[in-house]
Amino acid sequence: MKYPISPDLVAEKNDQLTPDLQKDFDALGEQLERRGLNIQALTEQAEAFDIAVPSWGTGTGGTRFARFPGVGEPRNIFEKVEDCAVINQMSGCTSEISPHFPWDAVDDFTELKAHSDQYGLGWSSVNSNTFQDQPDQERSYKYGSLSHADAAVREQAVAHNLQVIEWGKQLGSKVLTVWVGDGSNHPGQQHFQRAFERYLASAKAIYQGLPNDWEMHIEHKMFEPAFYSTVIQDWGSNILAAMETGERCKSLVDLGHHAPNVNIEMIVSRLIQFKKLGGFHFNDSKYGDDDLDSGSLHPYQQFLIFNELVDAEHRKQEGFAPAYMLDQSHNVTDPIESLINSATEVQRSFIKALLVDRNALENYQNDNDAIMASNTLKAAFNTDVSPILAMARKNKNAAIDSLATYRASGYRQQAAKARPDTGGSRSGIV
Ligand code: LRH
Ligand code: MN
Ligand code: MN
Repeated sequence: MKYPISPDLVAEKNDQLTPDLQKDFDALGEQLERRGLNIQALTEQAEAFDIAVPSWGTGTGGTRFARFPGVGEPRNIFEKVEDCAVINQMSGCTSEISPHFPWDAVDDFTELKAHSDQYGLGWSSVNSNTFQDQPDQERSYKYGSLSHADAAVREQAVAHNLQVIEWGKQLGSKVLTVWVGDGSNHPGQQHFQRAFERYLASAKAIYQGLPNDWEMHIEHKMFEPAFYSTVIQDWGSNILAAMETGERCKSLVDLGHHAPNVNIEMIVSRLIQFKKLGGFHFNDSKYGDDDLDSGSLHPYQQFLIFNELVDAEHRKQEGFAPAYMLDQSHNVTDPIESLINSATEVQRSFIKALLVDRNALENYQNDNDAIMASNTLKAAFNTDVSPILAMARKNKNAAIDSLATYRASGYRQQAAKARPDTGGSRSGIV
């Protein structure tokens, strides 16, 4: 196995930090034991947790106004894989990459797979892109793609998705994620029902080409680039489309894609109930699709979402296996640092949700004891599980202090020398 950062450096840093970590871990273990919880079992759950990294998150994002590139950014998918290997080596919980096509398309996928294999990385959902025109493309997506009024544009968009499936097969992926920006900017511009009908016909055509052991995930988003109406604007249209399209077509929840104050955890519950929760794009936001670091603003909301997920596991809900992925844009931080932090923050929400006393909660719910029900959730959320996360990393030879170890490695400075040209943006244009 190849490591981008010296395992000796990681071990040396971990050795320095282990005595204090052990003390904190033991103290927390005692406290949890009094609450009927086993810290070893929780640590094993933390070790088993994994969340995929979006290839496009490794480069600095930007807005439609400007992008301020960092140094040593990855210039192609091979370099993005190297950065993902760093994130996984430091966090111990990001063993898969989610690529975006055609941004990450290569001539030889065998070579790309061999490259990721040597770092022990796999590939999760493959993402198609019909929200942007490509230089060699015959028809424009200016007025939509899968729902376009012109059948030839729809055919081109369907064909692209089928091509993405073929590329995904070569990487060992099992999920196609489809997000379209189709919609309108003016009242009257688009006939709502006809556009949705055209979308559904295209989605079914893609689904026909989906291998039997694959899932298709549909991602909704309220607005942008269309600012008046969007064809798959919310979870309502999303689940309708998923239900119409087929059993293995499910909804994907990107945390930033809802109206402000929407109860996302309840949407998650509904999708679980109807076996339509495909997966997540984790990020945080204050205003819209901000793509801020996961858990940086609303850690309680993220915990409440995991409360639903852990509850579904606890109830052994049939067909429940959502895919976890980050989807963020980093404007002012080193993307590697943000992605390490964010993966850990999502993992933190998962472990905290495991602390919820589910029997007590159910009793309080049945007794209509609102304050004690709320306090039961708060008792879990207010517990600092950092020692569990750190111990899980240590056990997996990842870094106890991920950011300090990453910074001490000088990886970014070396990358700046090895990758002199600025590359890698959220748009994937290098
Ligand atoms: C759309 C989105 C979707 C895209 C990605 C680049 O806002 O969240 O997941 O594929 O950003
Ligand atoms: Mn997304
Ligand atoms: Mn988004």
